[in-house]
Amino acid sequence: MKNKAYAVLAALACLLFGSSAFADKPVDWQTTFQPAATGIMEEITWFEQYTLWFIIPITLLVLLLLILVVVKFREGANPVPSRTSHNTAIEVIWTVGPVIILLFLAVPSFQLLTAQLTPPQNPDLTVKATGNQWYWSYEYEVGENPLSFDSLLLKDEDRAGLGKEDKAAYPRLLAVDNEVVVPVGKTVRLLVTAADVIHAFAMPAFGVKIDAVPGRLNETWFKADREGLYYGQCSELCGKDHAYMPIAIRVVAQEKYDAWLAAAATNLGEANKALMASTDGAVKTVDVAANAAQ
Ligand SMILES: [Cu+2]
Repeated sequence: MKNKAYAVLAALACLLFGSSAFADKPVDWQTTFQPAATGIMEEITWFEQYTLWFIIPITLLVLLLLILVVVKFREGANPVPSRTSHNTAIEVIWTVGPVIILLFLAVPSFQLLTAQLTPPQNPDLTVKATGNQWYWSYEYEVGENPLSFDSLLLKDEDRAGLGKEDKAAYPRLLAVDNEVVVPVGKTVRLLVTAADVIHAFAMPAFGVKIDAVPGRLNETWFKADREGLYYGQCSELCGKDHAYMPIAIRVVAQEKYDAWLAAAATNLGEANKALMASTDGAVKTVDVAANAAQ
């Protein structure tokens, strides 16, 4: 009996999480955050839960007070209303109470914001992302030959040529032609700007969301804890194709990153294909394990 229940649960889990097995991306009917892939995102997830411990009791208290007032002081039960206009004790309570609650929220919130926007000293890699109408371009600060490329929405007609027929790993409207590739467990400093209008660089699993403003260089960072293929989107309405400029980051082992970087200097397309050949199997295993752990 128990085994049967587990089997049903497992089948249900497959239905719910199955589509996310190959990449970190939004899933149908999702109401929670994507699984965290960085320490910052773990803190964000914690902070969200922590905030709910304040929001839910306060909402219930206000609801309770409203119901109480509606019932107890309705005209039928209370025909002559009170004319009270001041009550010092109540006024002190409703001022000091919220101030204390806000302090409990503000302190961890500002600590988290500071951590997000303070890159650790000596990052292992610096990548610059530039928002364009309507695609992202990337520059790697590496040695004397800086690598730069554009990353555009993957078109259906290009899937076969790029070896990206698998729609679970390369979902429609999220997959791109050239992913950003970074090594796992390494600190990546991210410089974000824009070439035309304001865009925003957002990667939910990393807890990264930062405006891309023309003429301004915004700085953030991430350290991805697990290998995989991660999807995000432009998050500032930037024109008619705003919905069609996704962000894709492939996190791989250091030696695979090194090989990719060396090959990408001469032929990015071939470097990407070689990397996909060596990682796509690994990506699946890692993310299936991550989803099973939920
Ligand atoms: Cu945009």
